[in-house]
Amino acid sequence: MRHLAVLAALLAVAAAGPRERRQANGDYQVCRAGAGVCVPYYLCSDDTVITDGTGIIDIRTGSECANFLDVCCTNPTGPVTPTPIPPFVSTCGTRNYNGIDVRIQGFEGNETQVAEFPWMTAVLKKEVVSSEEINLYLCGGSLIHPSIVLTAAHCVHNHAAGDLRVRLGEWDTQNEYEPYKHQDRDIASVVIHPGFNPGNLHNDYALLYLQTPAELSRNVDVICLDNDLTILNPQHDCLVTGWGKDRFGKKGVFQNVLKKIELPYVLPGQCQDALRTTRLSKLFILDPSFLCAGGEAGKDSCSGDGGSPLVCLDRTKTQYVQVGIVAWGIGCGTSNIPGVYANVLYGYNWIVNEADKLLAGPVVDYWNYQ
Ligand code: 4AZ
Repeated sequence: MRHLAVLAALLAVAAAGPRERRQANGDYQVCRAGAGVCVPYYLCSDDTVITDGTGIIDIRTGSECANFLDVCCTNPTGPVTPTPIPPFVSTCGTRNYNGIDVRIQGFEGNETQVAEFPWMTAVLKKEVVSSEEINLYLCGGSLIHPSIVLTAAHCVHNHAAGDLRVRLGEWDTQNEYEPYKHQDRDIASVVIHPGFNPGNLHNDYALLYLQTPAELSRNVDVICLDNDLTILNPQHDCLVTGWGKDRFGKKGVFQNVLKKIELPYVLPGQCQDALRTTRLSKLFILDPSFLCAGGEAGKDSCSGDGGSPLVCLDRTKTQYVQVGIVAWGIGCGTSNIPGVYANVLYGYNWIVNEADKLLAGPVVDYWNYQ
């Protein structure tokens, strides 16, 4: 009878609203060593008015179910073997296509899933306002080693290491309901590329050395770096992620949930020609420390995305490799005007040498990447 009541209720929710339908698709937490499922208390009843507190007491004490209002009920479809969660193994550039634990449906504005891009980092400035320390969002960045974040020099060159902090594993900057918590780390030192020019943003590379290493987990992991130039190929799948504005100028608003945009890589000659049609004029020369991507109307990085990573799938299409750092553009999202990125392949030797010095060991050994 109890089984039939549960089965009937499960069939009923299958025809109900989207939230409940998601649960009926098999997402119920398993309990009683696989013999039961955690269901909302109203789905588990033998149609008898409970007068002595039996069952209700279970809700408040010793219930195996994570949700306070769920109870463990015999599984109407028979016992299942609980699937153990495999131990986490760090692999650079691994995208969690379906998020972790839950896939959110109904997004329409290029929002990412929870922890879809575990290398994505927020670079923050610590500020004291009315004797309270707050974090101001400065820029994006990427975790290239548990102790090192790569970002744009133009984001951090005016700040002391002690004023900076990074946030790893963040997704929705305005809420704390993510299943895996973010990790904040203070910065021990900032290394700026010696060729960085704040006027024209040539060599826009900076490394942030964390005071304590990140704990790598399903929502915090590293991006791969590579010096194989074949990754820069207009046919490759590249994308940029960031919390920056949705459009240029006063009307643009910053994003709460991390967003992604797929972009084509644009060859340097073509990019220089396109940028020469703007106010940069016909004599503009694109420095080799830059690369370009985008140029499709409405698809671009924008203000606030500075320092964020541009990544492309490697030739085996399994891992992402960082190829760019958001640097600058002429407006955002204008057709035929690509966005400009610090060229990570061009800066590869400097990045790796400086990382080796910070770590007193070879950073390349760290990337689990062929
Ligand atoms: C910015 O202001 C910015 N469309 C970043 C990227 C782009 C434009 C502006 C590229 O940080």
